[in-house]
Amino acid sequence: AVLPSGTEKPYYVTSPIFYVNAAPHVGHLYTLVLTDILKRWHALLGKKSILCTGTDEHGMKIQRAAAKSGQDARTFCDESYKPFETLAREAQVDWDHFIRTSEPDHRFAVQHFWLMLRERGWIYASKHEGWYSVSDETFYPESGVQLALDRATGRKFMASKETGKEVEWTSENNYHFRMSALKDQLLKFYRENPQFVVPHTRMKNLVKEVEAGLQDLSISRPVDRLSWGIPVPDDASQTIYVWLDALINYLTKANYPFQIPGHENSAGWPADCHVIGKDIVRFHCIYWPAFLMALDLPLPKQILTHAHWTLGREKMSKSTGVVVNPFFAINRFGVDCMRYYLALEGGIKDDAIYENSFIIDRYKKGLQGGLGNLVSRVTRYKGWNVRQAVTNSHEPIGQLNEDMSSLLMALPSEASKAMDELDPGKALAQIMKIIYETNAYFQLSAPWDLNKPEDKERLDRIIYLCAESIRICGTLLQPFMPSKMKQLLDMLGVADDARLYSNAVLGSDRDYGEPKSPLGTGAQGVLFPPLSSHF
Ligand code: ME8
Repeated sequence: AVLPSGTEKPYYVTSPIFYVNAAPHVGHLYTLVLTDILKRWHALLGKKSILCTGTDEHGMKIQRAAAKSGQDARTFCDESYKPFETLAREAQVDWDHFIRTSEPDHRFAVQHFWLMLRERGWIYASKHEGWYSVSDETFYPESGVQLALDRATGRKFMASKETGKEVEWTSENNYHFRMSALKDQLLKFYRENPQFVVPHTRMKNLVKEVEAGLQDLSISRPVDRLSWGIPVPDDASQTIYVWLDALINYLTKANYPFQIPGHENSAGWPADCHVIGKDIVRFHCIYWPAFLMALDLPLPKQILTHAHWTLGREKMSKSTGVVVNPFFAINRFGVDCMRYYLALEGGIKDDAIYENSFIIDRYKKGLQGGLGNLVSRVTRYKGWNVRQAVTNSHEPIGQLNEDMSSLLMALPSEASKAMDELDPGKALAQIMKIIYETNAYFQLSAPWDLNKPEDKERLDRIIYLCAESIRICGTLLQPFMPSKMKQLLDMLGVADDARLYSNAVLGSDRDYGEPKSPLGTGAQGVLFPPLSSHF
């Protein structure tokens, strides 16, 4: 669509909206951190960027959790959404929208979407029989379930083969969406957009799944089964299926239904990236594009699907209670350390094992011993003046210097390439590698020995390159560790308006300015203190 002047389409990234049936865990923190890094990265590139996160509050699962707690569903949700919002705040997620699906603007968007589907003939009523998993909020075909045994109690039950979650036989009248009619259009879309789902292995599995067959989808439940949800327009006996309701959240906050023609894009649609876990690929990569295609709405550009955090070998999950409390983790290690650890070690393709000793190890190696140590060595030593060295240094001297310069010049575009591939962990590792290289360069160059007047030029050059490495890496690390990198750039005296990606160029800043916080004095000058002092 042609944008009216002054309404540039912002970069729009979303996290999943979380079920409020139980408290958040480290898996939710991870997905939030990845989403936030993407938003902040695009802001670093100088773009207007929007992030949407929130809570998924309808459906059988929430209805049952509320009943179990003896509360009505609304009261239950009004309380239980809060920890998710608090987590996003404590994790320093820079969200623009926090959606709760129980809010009126969302209900309006979902009912409008339904009416459009109905008007275009995509919905029909019929009898539905099948196995429903409340935990997964989905029907499974006969071929997708098997008999399972609860070892603790000896109870036998039917369960999904895919997730192991209990299923219940249901036979009811409800509304269906003609998804099967979209099979060819979906396959064509996947073929033409091989980057739609990242990583590529999940895209391949998806294509196989759709090729194997696509059923029509049940998109409502009888109100006597499911009352906590959005009513089907003009039929009070049915409630809209929670996944149709939930997926539309991404549109609600982009101002759907787009009532001012030409302004669709100004609030962000189509989303540039949905960040999700691999557990909800089918809903986002098949159902969601199918719903959008049915209404000729633009599809999201990309979907980043990440793997899971495990404890031992088991997936961290609300329903099993195998979890790490993210608030404790942030309290213990600090928010920047947790963001660093999760981004660096979290799996996109493969699951990752969560362990406190790994966090401590990465902190010591990367942050304390790597970045923190480099900053101290360069800025706290009295034998030179960083600001003057940066201003005075002119020409590269010697091979070692040239090598260091080339590394620094190549870094921003390498990191940017990794971010374009939707691989924040890779970008982070590339930046950290330069920090390790700079430490080695500093060590090899031994600037503390260069105290004769004839060494001055050489000394300035070394300090200049080290300081530039800190400035460039610090600038590129802002999306990963916003608080610590603000502190670092303040310490270095980098102006507030010189902290963008375009400033991360070697030699572009020859006057750092007066440091805003003291360099090299007392505890304030220490960026990453020993962890024990956190407790
Ligand atoms: O599925 N490791 O909500 P949910 C990494 N409401 N990430 C994990 C994880 C783990 N062990 N466990 C959960 C829902 N996650 C729906 C979504 S969106 C329109 C509706 C993350 O509360 C991961 O992103 O079960 C996963 O997809 C999401 O939390 C599931 O959260």
